[in-house]
Amino acid sequence: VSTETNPPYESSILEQQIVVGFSQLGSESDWRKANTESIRDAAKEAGIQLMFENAEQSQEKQFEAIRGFIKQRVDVIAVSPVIESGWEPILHEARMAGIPVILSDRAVEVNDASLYITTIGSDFYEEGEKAGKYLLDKLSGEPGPIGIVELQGTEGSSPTIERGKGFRDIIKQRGDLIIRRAEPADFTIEQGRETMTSFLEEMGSDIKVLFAHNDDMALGAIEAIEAYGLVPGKDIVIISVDGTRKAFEMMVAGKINCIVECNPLLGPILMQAVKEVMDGRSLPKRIVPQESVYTEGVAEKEVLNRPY
Ligand code: GZL
Repeated sequence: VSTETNPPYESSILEQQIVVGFSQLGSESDWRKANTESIRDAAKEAGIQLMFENAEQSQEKQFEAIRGFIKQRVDVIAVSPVIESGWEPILHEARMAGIPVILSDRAVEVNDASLYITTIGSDFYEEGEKAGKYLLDKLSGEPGPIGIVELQGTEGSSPTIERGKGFRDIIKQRGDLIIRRAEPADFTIEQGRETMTSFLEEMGSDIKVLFAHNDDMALGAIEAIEAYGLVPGKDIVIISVDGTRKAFEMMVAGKINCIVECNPLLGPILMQAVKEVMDGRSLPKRIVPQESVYTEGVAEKEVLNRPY
């Protein structure tokens, strides 16, 4: 009998690595790039294998990506839905395959909320309210009527729908704040610049306020305002959403007056949720990240803290 002792019993069932299929909606903005980086980094940190598909703002490509994840039998599907509508069929396909779905960032409009485990993302309605409350405060001494233009995000997306609603519900407290033009500009710098140019050509210095649903469109609008010969942040009060470093640099320069933060760093929360789902634990239906509102007075201090 060998005097050698047997090596310690090797667990033959090695810890199976969790595989997550993530359908990211696009790469349209600095916010989105920070969001993607956060999710990639958090997956690595958590030892989770991430299958990543960028849909470049196409819902159809999101459906294709999810069908691919189902075929490959991933453990969990995560998706940032580009628009709210049209998700029932594909979510039913994931349910038939027995694969749980977690929504990241944006929300979906479905009759059966059990089709997804949870939505991890900001309260966009509250972000709109914060923008409206800032404007009421900023204009408290100004006589009306005051003309507002609005650069909306992707049409039909939950941030666009909810930010617009929250903003309108607050400013209607003053009957003389009038939204004279509101157009979708898809959260991009280019479309923000083009759409703001068309607003200026139509209304010129009658525009006193710009509410931009994200920083990238605000950056594009600032270029258009300066090209037109007006002073952003002075002739036109500018309120934006997200909180990217570039927007803070503009606020330091006095070209943006208020930034409502929308936190893209959802990676760690998402991976924690994946692990809890895999452990069979139940999750709240809604997980909302921390976020603030910043105005010109704190821009200098905060700009150095911006991680994206
Ligand atoms: C909000 C996110 C939005 C950002 C934009 O959570 O979906 O999409 O506000 C991004 O910058 O393009």
